[in-house]
Amino acid sequence: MARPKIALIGAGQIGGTLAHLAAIKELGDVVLFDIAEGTPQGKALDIAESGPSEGFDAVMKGTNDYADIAGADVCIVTAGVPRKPGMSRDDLLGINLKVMKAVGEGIKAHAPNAFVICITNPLDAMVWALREFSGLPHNKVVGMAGVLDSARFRHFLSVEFGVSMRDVTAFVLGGHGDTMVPLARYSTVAGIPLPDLVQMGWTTQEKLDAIIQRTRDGGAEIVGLLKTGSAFYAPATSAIEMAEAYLKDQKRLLPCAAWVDGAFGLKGLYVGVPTIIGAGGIEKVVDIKLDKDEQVMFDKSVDAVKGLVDACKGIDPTLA
Ligand code: A3D
Repeated sequence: MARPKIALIGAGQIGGTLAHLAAIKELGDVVLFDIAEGTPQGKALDIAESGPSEGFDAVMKGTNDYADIAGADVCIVTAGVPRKPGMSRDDLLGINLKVMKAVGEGIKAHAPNAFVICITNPLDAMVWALREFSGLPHNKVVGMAGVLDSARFRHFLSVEFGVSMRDVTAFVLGGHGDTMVPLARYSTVAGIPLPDLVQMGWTTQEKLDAIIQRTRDGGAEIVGLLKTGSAFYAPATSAIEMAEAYLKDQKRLLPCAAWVDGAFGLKGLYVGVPTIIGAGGIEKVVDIKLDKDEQVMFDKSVDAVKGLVDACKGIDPTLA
């Protein structure tokens, strides 16, 4: 059987890392697309030349022509600009909305059957716009944010508790911004919920609150350190986890920015919720119960996402 085809729209920091990971994991042949001439070609060739040492045969192609993504099984979108120190994700809205229009039209014309994972910020609004511009079914267009935010939470918790990251599960829901909702009650060490661990004296509520805030600020912490761009290793790994779940029909339960229409009392909005990803794309939105405080935080996050979607409609009247 032919290898699956993975199209990466945007060959910058995340795009290049995605290509390298997809090759090493032998997820499929990779097409790297970018408007910058030479960048996707150079990265594709560089990664292909790591094949003999790494031992993969996946084909790497760099291109500036959308026709080369034809028939892609998965498209991962990072095209656009990342933030610089002092910028919020929302400051990227105007410029990245125009990019989503071009990318959405390219996918619609050349890869309408793909499972599309959007990473471009501000994430929840951009994945919504990308879906609108591409016209693909909602279950085939999803945003990557919750897997990364949860991974950051899991990393900080594993350091705090001195346990393997593999034994820490965590859920971060809501929009991918300052209002994201790390859910302590649904986060565990080997099944023991975080509030129980506080009661057991493994940590204090103050320390847990500080970790939750550090998770919310996780992206900004890295932007502040790098100064020239934003995080790319962990974002790429998170998106590859989602792509693999689709390509291998793994039925993974992962928090993603998915189209929610009915669950969580929402009527048609892209926002971070628990989902099941398998061969059908987003096969299910898992409608977990939130307590009063969690609901207040989730509602605030939903309002922030709605504000960004309205701003998109104000900028591009074809979206209204
Ligand atoms: P960067 O290294 O600048 O790569 C972006 C690439 O997009 C560049 O190579 C550009 O040439 C290319 N590009 C610009 N316009 C177009 C276009 N119209 N068509 C095709 N390619 C184009 O950025 P990056 O890879 O570090 O980040 C990419 C995006 O991901 C940014 O918007 C970040 O804010 C976002 N991001 C999201 C997360 C989430 O968790 C959601 C995390 C980290 C970064």
